[in-house]
Amino acid sequence: MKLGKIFAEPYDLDFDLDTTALVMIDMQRDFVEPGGFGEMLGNNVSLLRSSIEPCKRVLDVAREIGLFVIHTREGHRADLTDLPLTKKERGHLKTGIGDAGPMGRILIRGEIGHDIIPELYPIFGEPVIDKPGKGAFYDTDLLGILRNRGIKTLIVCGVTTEVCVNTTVREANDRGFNALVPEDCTGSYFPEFKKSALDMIKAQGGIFGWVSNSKNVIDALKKAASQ
Ligand code: TIU
Repeated sequence: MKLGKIFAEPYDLDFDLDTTALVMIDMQRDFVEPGGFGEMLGNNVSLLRSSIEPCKRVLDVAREIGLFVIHTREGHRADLTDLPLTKKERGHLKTGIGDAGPMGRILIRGEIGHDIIPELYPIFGEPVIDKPGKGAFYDTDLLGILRNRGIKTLIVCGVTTEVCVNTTVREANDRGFNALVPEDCTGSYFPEFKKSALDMIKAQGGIFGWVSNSKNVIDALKKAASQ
């Protein structure tokens, strides 16, 4: 056991390094990079890109101390058989999921735009969860992987705060995990949604989880590892 405490809101989170995992949500080119699907839809990707450096700092420390790291990617099979028609039709987009986009077919596994940005690219031993939905637990083997490792606490980073991060934190809460989001390690195309999403997580005594920042997380991880 390597116990620690992360300064957080609504109160400090106690954790054990041996039962804690870092989950990097959907840091994919199509959401984060200039010239990707997100920008093509008119979004300002710099609002997401500001989370890359803090994510990298947390990821580096996690790797240094041997914390279990998991990555997720939102996307679909090339034949689109796992893409709900509702998701395909939503938004009446001229160019949507499965269509040829600026970085290959949009949100299709194996395409360049679907993959994780080089700055945060997974290394050997870090499972990558390919998910068809917003939440990382829906229709994936994430729950089994976490249970097999005895994981209880999740540090959840990535994009976007109110969509895939928030959905995953809510799913994690209902499955009995403690989840903490470092606020500078997440981003939204809508700053007001980011704030509300984080407020919702920590409201009512941490109804879904905890909110902190990369510095607090890094300090706590290093301190716990040095014991
Ligand atoms: N990963 C994730 O959040 N997927 C999205 O579609 N997010 C949007 O904000 N659109």
